[in-house]
Amino acid sequence: MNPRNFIAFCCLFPLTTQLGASSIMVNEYYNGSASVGVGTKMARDEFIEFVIVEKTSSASLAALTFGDSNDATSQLQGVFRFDQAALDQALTNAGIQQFLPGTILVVKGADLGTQQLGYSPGTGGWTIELTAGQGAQDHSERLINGNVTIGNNGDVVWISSSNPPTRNSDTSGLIHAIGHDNAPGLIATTVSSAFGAENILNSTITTGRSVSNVGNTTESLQVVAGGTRGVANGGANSLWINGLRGASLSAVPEPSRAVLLLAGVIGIVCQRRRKGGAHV
Ligand SMILES: [Ca+2]
Ligand SMILES: [Ca+2]
Repeated sequence: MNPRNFIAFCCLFPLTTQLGASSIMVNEYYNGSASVGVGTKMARDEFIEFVIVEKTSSASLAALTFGDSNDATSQLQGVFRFDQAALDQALTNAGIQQFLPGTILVVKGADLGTQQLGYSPGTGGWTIELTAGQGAQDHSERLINGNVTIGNNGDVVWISSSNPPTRNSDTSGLIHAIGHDNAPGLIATTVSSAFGAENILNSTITTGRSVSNVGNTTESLQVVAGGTRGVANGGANSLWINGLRGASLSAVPEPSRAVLLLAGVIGIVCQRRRKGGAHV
């Protein structure tokens, strides 16, 4: 490999491997207008929605960082992490060991209601809502110490395997990101080249709107008034997420089906014995 190819390889390889490795994707983010909640580092009326695409443990999720950029999309701004205890509580409530594909994780500001950990995929409860300052928290190392606030002019909402990013331009660990900007800065242009131009909407947005993916693993970003917090975004996004859920549930019941079948056989045997006993 000549030096030029080697440099190209080093630049491209981490990004292409991370594309395939993304176990969680940013599905939507909402641009509110409220101030940052005291002690929460997030705007009180905003939310970020993620969708889990591979079976994932609470420890794996807690090892990630996520956040936003500044309005110029030139620097990372706020860096958050998931609180593992909150995630474990949701798993305990569901009675399962890992989060299933098709699960929606919401991180929301302090004004958007209480935390929702009643996870229950088997009965249609696929959404977990984590409140900023509780189940989703500002990263303690504080190398990048901004608030998570969505901007009208531009923003990039990202999730990263790097814990935390080493500087406000460090995109090396990003596993997924979406954003908007009509004059993309460094972070937006990096996301665009790493994950696809469709991951950055070439537009400004107004308050009270969300940027949501109405596609699947290939983004199709739309601006939606009010947003759809905690539920799939419609169109191909809903088809895709419902497909993930269906596959999750059909994968889970195999042992249960065997148990049910066994229980049925035992029931028939017992019934025959009882019937047999009556004739004696
Ligand atoms: Ca921002
Ligand atoms: Ca949604």
